[in-house]
Amino acid sequence: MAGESARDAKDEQLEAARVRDEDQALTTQQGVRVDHTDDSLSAGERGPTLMEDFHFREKLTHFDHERIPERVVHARGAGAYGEFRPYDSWLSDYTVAEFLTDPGIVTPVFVRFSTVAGSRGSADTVRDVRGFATKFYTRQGNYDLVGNNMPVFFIQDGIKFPDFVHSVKPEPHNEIPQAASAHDTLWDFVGLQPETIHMMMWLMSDRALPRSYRMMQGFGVHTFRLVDASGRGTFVKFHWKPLLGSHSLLWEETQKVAGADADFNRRDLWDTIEAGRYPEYELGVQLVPPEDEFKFDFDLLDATKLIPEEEVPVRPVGKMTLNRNPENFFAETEQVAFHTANVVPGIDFTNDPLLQARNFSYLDTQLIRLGGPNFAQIPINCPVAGVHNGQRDGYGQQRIHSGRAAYAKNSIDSGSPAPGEPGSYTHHAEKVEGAKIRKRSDSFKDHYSQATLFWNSMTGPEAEHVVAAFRFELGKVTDKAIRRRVVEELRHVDLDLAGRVAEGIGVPIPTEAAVPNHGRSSPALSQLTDPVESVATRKVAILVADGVDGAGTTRLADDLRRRGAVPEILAPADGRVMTVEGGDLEVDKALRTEASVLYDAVAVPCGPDSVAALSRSGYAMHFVTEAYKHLKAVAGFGAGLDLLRACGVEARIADSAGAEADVGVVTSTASGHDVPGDFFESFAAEVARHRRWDRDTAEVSA
Ligand code: HDE
Repeated sequence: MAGESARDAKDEQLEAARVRDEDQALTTQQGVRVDHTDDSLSAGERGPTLMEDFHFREKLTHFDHERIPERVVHARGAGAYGEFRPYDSWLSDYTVAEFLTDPGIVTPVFVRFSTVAGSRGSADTVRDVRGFATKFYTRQGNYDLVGNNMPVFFIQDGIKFPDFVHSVKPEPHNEIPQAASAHDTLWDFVGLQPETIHMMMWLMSDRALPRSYRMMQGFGVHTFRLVDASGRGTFVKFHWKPLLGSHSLLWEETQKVAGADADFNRRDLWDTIEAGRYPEYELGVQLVPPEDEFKFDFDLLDATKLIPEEEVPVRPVGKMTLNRNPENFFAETEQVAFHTANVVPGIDFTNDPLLQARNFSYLDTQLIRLGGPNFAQIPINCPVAGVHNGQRDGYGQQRIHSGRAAYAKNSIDSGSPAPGEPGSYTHHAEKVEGAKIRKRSDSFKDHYSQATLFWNSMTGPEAEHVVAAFRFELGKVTDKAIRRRVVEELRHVDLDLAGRVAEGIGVPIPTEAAVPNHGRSSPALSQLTDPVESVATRKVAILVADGVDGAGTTRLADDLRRRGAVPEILAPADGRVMTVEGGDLEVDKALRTEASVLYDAVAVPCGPDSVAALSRSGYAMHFVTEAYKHLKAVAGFGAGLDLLRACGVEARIADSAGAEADVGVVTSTASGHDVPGDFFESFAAEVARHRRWDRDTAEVSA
């Protein structure tokens, strides 16, 4: 099977499973045509319903059984299909996994992004870790990389997972709060379990508030092992880097977005794929040869630690492109079953106790969620590699196995299927010995150095956000003793951090660090140190009303579109607006149905009547002021500048055309065909910057 044909095989499998209901007669599950489905069969018009109404009973019974248990964690998610292709074959020195080493092979993938704590119907933009799980349908079998958007985890040993999850989930007595970590039980757990503190730094950072699933990194978290043809193992950490860079929302935005569009991240993924603007991620690896296993000041088997990129660089392996939305959420995104133990030849585990626990848990969880042992036959889970073994029967069996011998060895069915054929999975022959004990290795005991490393690596605004997040979360904790315990933990991370948090939550401000700050940092941990700037896929609101400058507006929208951005024309009402030239312009959305928090930037074109109308609209005024306050790119030209001034940003507008203005505000006094090219250029550059952290918004009151 060639690389392209793995993709074709997956497409064929999915196609075979699709049901097209168009132009079909309504039937029962048995294929009997139904003449009437609005009234149940009854004895007389006003009489009792009859037991023999098989259509009614079948319809209701099926409905009663429509739901399956939601995932215990990661219940809320969104999925997409795509493909992965390695750039070249350099990794073949380390692994026999051909989908990572043969650039001729295109491997179909399905990715599911998720939040962790909330239930299936919860909002997308909550403060949380994001799941980033990828199923590679390789020719050698399915490989699942079930990662997160943060490179470390809360706990070191999987036996603590139920404790951790019970603490972060809504509290059991009243099931409050939904999809939020700001409550007593989580912080009680954190204060008593010091290994959580590094991950809590990540959770309190902007990483927990991604702007888009298309703009967040992914990490395999654990140290895995690559295995070459001779059986030699190499430690590996997997990384996904989004080509659009890693960008976040502001905390205030996330809360408003949760109301304005609870499906914000889901919708963003869906819409961009529908529009053909396919999300792309580069897979990279950090490799550690076996002889270097003990060279680090932490244990490679400890999932609360990362390998700083400055120590071991991330080397690019290939690119994943997500290019197709699922057809049916339940069949595909809800039923996809990831499992860390789905590995292919060339990829193996390490003794990381968190990973070992996951290798038990994911298989177990599918049995309850998907109702039996045949879930790998569900189309979304089905490998493209052939499946042949003696596993038979069970709930939901879809296959009709021929032959008499469902056992090995057999002589009756010619000994097939036979083990040990070339290309079989071979476990890395790691030597293991030791006494049976319940004891955490001493090499897992430094819980603070990397939390400090993370803190030291934050830029000014990022550090402020971390402090604000701790204050918010701990501010919601009702038990003061819990707050104090967490501050005590922070005293081990950094005294300044502990002090700033303590000050905001009414507990004594510590005066002495528990351990001195080691002063080391890792710039790669910051999202702002070396950001990828791109205008592609950024949503720009253009506010208009009757009398708008049609030429200028069209030029602006066309220019943004040409650069790959997504301009949308918002007006007081849907339909069309009249232009100053006497024509009309199509409106994309009514202002009242939208909010500035759903856009990356805002522009106000010329047109005195248009601007006068917008100035009378509280929605328009709030839209601009809020976007400005949220540090987004703001532009105005001609009379559009009056609206910006009315929104309180006038002091920051320069007088000359297209020239100097306050940070992130792009202005021109020109209109129509006279708006200079520089204006468009500068605005696009500002949108690409994502936000202007150096803007002073102290006087803004949105
Ligand atoms: Fe999971 N995790 N997990 N997890 N996890 C699940 O599997 C579990 C952990 C992650 O989109 C469950 O099918 C244990 C780390 C993702 O379907 C469950 C432990 C990381 C997803 C489970 C961990 C993850 C899950 C729930 C500690 C990042 C969503 C339903 C030993 C590397 C996959 C399911 C999807 C889902 C167990 C820790 C990521 C219950 C026991 C570390 C992305 O089996």
